[in-house]
Amino acid sequence: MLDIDKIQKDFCQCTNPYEGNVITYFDSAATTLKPKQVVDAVNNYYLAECANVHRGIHTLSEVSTSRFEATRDKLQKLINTNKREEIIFTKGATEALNLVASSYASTFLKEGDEILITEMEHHSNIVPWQIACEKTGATLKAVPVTPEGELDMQAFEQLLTDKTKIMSVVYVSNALGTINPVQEMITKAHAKGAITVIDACQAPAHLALDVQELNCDFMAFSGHKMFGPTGTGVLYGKEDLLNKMPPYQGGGDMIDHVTIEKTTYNVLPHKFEAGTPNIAGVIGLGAAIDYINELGLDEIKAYEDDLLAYATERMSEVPDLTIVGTAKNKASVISFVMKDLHPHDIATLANKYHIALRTGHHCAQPLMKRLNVPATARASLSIYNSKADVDKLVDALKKMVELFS
Ligand code: 7TS
Repeated sequence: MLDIDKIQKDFCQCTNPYEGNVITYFDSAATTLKPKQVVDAVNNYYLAECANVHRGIHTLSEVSTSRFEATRDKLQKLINTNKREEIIFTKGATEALNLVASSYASTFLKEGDEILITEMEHHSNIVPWQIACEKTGATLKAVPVTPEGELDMQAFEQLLTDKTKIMSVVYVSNALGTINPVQEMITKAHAKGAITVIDACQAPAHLALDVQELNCDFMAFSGHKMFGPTGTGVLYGKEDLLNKMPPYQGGGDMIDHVTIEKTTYNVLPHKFEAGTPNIAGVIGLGAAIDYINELGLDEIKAYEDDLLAYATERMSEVPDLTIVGTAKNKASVISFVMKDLHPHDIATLANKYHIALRTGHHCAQPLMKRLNVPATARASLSIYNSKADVDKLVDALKKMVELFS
């Protein structure tokens, strides 16, 4: 079991008052808090070891390069890629998905081809494909969502055809917490000849990932949602596909040789990492992965599953509260609406009780439309949340009901 007291001490915001009050943080799906080990790694880079990577033969450049590249090795192990060169650093899941849409889809798709996503996607896994469709004449299709917030798998089977060239699906929904059956979807998409992209943005802080077992062609996620610094992200891609793709951006590091007439490109992963990267962030991400490994993803999952079950049960006690998204397989998110209280009012009142909730469409407007809600309030849980935090939230929600009844 996780030692919650120790964890809360690592995440200083869980114990240190802010303007006089400790804030109970239930917005980890937007960004997780950072343990001091991550902040220390970032500080150490800036205070003691600052230099650019891949370019110098002086000591500090070598040290920062080896720390930066060590994060790639840690990621290779974390998600079990075949080669370390299959890990591309980006500034987030958004950039990783745009990279695939811009480089792969815009190059290889043509009129008549189809891209299949779902109605549960974050806008980052919708809009880049729409842009690729505009450029190529391909068509975007989306798998509908059931009232419980699961994918309609019968509709999926019908929408997946020989025309489908790319399937891009969210692993864990940021708005509902639904864990989608991506393994089955990848196998079925491959059988139709499509390549597969997994938006795993909400997964690495909660579940063990194995890209070789999943056999996805690409996977995208953000470092800041797994206890790492903002401005860091990862694109995993199978080596043969990445090699076939044109560069996404041009600049330093991604070149082999440049003349005014022609440029030849660097090998993977550098071909897709133009310019000075977020060195401090990537080093901090390495510390975040160490932190996750020390706790153990199986222990994290067991702790969070128990906390989610507890929160679901306790929140169901609140009169006039409806949980939106009741999939059988869920992770760490409770979206909800309340009778007579707009989600924005819920979050504003929660804030008065020093509880951080998120409200709105969660960058998933097609999902909100399908579920027929303008917005939801969302409590997203992480390893530093306790049952006492959940009790505090439930008490606050009950007070709101009293206030407005
Ligand atoms: N995909 C999913 C499933 C996400 O949850 C998010 C961010 C993204 C992609 C984009 O990630 P970024 O790091 O590049 O911005 N989700 C949220 C959220 O739920 N609240 O704020 C950001």
